[in-house]
Amino acid sequence: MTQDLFEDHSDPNRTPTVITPGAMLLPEFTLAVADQLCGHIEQVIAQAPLRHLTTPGGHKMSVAMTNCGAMGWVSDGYGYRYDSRDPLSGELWPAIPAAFKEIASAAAAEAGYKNFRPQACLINEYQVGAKMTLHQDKDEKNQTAPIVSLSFGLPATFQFGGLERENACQKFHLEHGDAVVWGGPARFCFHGILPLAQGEHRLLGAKRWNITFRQLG
Ligand code: MD3
Ligand code: FE
Repeated sequence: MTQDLFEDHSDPNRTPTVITPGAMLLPEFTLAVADQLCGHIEQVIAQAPLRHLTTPGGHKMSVAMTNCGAMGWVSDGYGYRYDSRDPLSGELWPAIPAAFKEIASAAAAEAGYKNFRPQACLINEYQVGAKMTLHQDKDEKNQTAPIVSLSFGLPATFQFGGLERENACQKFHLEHGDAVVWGGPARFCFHGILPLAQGEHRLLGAKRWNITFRQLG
């Protein structure tokens, strides 16, 4: 039996929702093209393979990552930064596919952010049990542009807190085809992903992909 039989698209709560001022959840925003977008992700991974990065603190991340775009996010013993080249190959990162730029700009516009020009696209792969602990995204110079996030494959529970790590978190469900846009006062809020629950997605199997678009300058 396939996972999509369990996706309840009739849930009345799965409508565009303001999570907090500046942040908008757009359920199913990419659903009509989600399978095609996954094909593009496969192509990027074929050129710049997924890898488990090490944090400056020496921990290996449970999420596997890669990038496309003029700049890619990397982490190692020296810290976090954006780099134009893949440290594994020394090559430039693959270009952001045109279909990615179009859908990311459309999602940003839907949430009220015009002229979004993504320069970096981070690709995260979650296998069952992989998680992303509560963190802020602070490595981008442009602090007015939003971040656009697209989810594919298995569903995940997303935690969203405040500007202090100690602030209470709200939980949201993200699934194949959902988009979230984070800008304005929400741009530096703490957020994370709970350990991925087991399951089988009809297209991606036992995994989840999340891609985030960032404008750096
Ligand atoms: C809220 N990724 O790559 S996307 C990340 O699902 C990251 O892989 C998660 O956090 C994932 O940095 C969550 C949702 C997200 C992305 C950026 C944000 C939420 C955000 C920036 C500010 C506030
Ligand atoms: Fe993040």
